[in-house]
Amino acid sequence: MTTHSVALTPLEQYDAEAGPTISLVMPCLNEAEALPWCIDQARKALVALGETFEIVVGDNGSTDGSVEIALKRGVKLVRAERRGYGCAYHAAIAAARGRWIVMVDSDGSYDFGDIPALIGLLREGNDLAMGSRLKGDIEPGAMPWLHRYVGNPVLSGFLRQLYRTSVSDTQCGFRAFTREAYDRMHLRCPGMEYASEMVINAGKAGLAIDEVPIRYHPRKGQSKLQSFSDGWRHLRYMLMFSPTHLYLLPGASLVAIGLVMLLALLGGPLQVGGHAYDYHFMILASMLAILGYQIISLGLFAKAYFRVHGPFRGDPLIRGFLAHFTLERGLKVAGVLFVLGVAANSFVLVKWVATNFGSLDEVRMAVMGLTLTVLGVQTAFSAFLLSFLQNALPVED
Ligand SMILES: Nc1nc2c(ncn2[C@@H]2O[C@H](COP(=O)(O)OP(=O)(O)OP(=O)(O)O)[C@@H](O)[C@H]2O)c(=O)[nH]1
Ligand SMILES: [Mg+2]
Repeated sequence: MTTHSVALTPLEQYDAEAGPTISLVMPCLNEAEALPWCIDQARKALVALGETFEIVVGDNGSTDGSVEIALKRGVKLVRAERRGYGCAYHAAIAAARGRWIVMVDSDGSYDFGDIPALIGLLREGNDLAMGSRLKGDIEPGAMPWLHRYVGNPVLSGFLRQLYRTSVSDTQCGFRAFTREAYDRMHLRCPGMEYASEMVINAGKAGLAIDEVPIRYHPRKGQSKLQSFSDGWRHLRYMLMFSPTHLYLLPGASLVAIGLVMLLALLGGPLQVGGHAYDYHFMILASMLAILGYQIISLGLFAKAYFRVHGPFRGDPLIRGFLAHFTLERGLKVAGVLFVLGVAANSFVLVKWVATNFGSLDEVRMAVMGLTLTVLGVQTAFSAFLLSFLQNALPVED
């Protein structure tokens, strides 16, 4: 099975101890139609580049003869246990020995003639070189309309906004990076969202990223991409790892709207545009304030968790917060909110007693009391959880 029918080029006969300069890594799932062409083209382009190299194919379960093709052509074949684009790369890159790693699909959609441009960016000192199909040349039929004008711009735009990067084509599968950069990116995603994770983590690790326009051709064989489920995997990854956008900003907006409404209605009904706004809007305001506050708490827990366990040790906001936070300070804030809430509720009770337990019309103050009491109790329990997370920080932090 391991006998090859294609002779290795001199550049592939590198010093075993030192390893090659370049590892070209391709994930493969049933790409028998395109794989021979990809391996031949990759070899040609890498020989022209003049650096020592190896070609690594990461396969997880092809049943169409791709494995035999790879072996016959003398490339390094790595079998990934778990299915998925990300899993194929994890396994293949772990086995790769090169100082520079080029990643590219094995479906014939990328142009191996663009390898020098990507390597050129690494030579200039960049850590991650991204291909950009959107700035390059997309052949008719290479990218479905839905991906070209909806999926890719939406996912790329969302990622740029949430993670402050200028990468134009975040889903592009043709990239190059240094081994050191790879180790600093701490990639874990198993599926197609691996492509987003790499751009996000490269930014978090402070790597130097640049991009070059590349060409994109219609793929050979069947696509493995499932537009909606894979699109969702990208989106959910982006949200999950950005607590500021998932929790803090929406939570703070709800709290602000809720508090402004509560205070505006505390004195009596409001007339706006000929309509009266009264108790019902106070109850709505209370709900918004409580919901928003809970969402903010969850955001702080998520950020504190990333600070403790994430490879990038949190952002400046949570670092600053945890540097000043103590359980006692949290409990003091909780106490103030709780006492204000109890005071508002006591005011209502006193009124009721004063009317000799007669009819009562203190809904405004009761809603205010409810809101403050809930926020106070929530703050106390949140403070304990934050303190617990704070205590899990490594001692040297
Ligand atoms: N090993 C492995 N490779 C995979 C898996 N899913 C996809 N691939 C490979 O990853 C590359 C990207 O998959 P594609 O189907 O080309 O996805 P795409 O490029 O986003 O979509 P297209 O525009 O249709 O090509 C191809 O080389 C696939 O063979 C998988 O589960 N395991
Ligand atoms: Mg493809």
